[in-house]
Amino acid sequence: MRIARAVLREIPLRLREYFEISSGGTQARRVLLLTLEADGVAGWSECVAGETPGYSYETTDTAWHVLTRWLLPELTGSEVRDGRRLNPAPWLRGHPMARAAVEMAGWDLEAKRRSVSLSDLLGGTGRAVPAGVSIGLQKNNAALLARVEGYLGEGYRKIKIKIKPGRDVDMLRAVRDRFPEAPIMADANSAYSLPEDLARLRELDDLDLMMIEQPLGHEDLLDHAVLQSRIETPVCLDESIRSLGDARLALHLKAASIVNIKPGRVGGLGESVAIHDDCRAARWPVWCGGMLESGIGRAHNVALASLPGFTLPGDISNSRRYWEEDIVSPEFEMVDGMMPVPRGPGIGVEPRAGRIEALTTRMEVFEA
Ligand code: OSB
Ligand code: MG
Repeated sequence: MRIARAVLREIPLRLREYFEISSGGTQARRVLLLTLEADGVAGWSECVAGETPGYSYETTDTAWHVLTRWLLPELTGSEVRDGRRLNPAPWLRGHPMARAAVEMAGWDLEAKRRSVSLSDLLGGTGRAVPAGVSIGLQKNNAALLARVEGYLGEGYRKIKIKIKPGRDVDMLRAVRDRFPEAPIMADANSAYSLPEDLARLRELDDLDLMMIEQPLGHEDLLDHAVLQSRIETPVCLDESIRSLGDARLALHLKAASIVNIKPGRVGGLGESVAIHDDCRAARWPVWCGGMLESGIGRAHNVALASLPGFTLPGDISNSRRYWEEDIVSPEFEMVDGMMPVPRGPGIGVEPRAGRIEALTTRMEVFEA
């Protein structure tokens, strides 16, 4: 097939609540959506780059630049045999989030061309995936406890709580005391270092956490290996894993025992499946992380999470947890703590064209 047209747009989407992590916060999301058209079919994706370079060096603006200057001009008009393997400008270093947007739209396109669901094309087996929710840093423990209680009541099977130095052990202990059986975990987004914080991190071992996510530096696999050897709580890697190579190194070093796979962070769905396969062979559970996506990115995540190695609940929450109104229909809504995997062709949810059009603040079109 020939990629006849590519459309990149930016839409502002306001989160219902300010979301803060150790490196900063966001409420006004600037979401990039990509559409690739071939043989009369449109594949959709969302670029997960954030507004600021706090989680990764990529931002909405760097991704816009890389996509419009390098990736999309080369892609448009090209003949491709398999939509799952779009890889324009292979010489271009880094920028996995920008690259993932192209790759993931290619998967949706290929699935729609074959009239199969994205989940089926990926090798998914689950019909519904366990749902979890990520809670940003809160002003005080009372606010956090109220959030945790609300989300447990809604049926979420994993409650992820953001931490940073000074808002960690005491706060998590308050949650544990109030909810002795709750499936809780912590995410530090690289806020700690060794050796200074080792004693503090060891205190977490008494709290029966499912895991601690990315406690240390985003480029520090070696210290994560040291930490995992010194604490019982499973260490999970997020920012550190940007490719299959990183995952293989982490496995080799025992730098964790769980991996959070975000397709946008690792350059796409193909790389995500490869990481899943290696972790599964090593008996490391994986789960699908979120990047505050709209329904389009969420649809890709839910399809990926239907693979058999995704045994832990992901950052996969209801559309309503993020937005007053999502940009897909139907919106995502879990049933008994499980998110149904869309069965229709491709991502299996319909982007609401009129709403997206109305929200668009900038758009660039590439035609063959
Ligand atoms: O570290 O997992 C993270 C959001 C933005 C950047 C980084 C992270 C997150 C989340 C949100 O935790 C998860 C979600 O999309 O619900
Ligand atoms: Mg994380």
